[in-house]
Amino acid sequence: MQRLEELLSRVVAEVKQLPFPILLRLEASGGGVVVEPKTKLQLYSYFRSSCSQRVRIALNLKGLDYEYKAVNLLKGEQLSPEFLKLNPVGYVPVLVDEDIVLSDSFAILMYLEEKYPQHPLLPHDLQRRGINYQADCFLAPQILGAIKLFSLDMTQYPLLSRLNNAYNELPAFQDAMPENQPDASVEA
Ligand SMILES: N[C@@H](CCC(=O)N[C@@H](CS)C(=O)NCC(=O)O)C(=O)O
Repeated sequence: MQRLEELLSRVVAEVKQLPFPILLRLEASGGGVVVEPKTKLQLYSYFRSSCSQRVRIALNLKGLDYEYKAVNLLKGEQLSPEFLKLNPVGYVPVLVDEDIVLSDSFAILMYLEEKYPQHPLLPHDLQRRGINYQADCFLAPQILGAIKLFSLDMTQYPLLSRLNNAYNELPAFQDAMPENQPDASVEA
């Protein structure tokens, strides 16, 4: 728990250094070229996986519809021969876009940003872009984990609490929540 608190304090310090509130960037984003997938995207995901959640948030923010392919980590489905063909490391998330298969959440976010430029996740300015690489899509699932899994007292972290409240109001974040996934009912 102490390690988690240290980590959160470091996150607060980093968030404070952002040149502008990260949520403003989300609200300001939009417009530009819209690229639609040729065939429906597929996301292999587990509802409780924070790595999967950050990709779900990004897909929602970009307005990209996708087929949810549930992989039950507790049942070991990530080690099935079929899944290991997609990701030999046996981890979710995996994104399938036609013949492209990506199996790391950061790589997936960068891919989505370039392939589907609508509703940019990152600002154009390179300095701001660098600082914002680890922003909303990553922060939201980590805060949620701290609250739900570790029952952390968030009153110590007013900035993260404000961000968390703001995330919770956005449909892209709500729709990506663990409890709103098709596989959540199995063991929620
Ligand atoms: N670097 C990877 C890490 C993915 C990862 O750790 N996935 C976890 C769930 S959050 C997983 O699939 N674990 C499977 C297991 O522990 O067997 C990413 O960010 O996508």
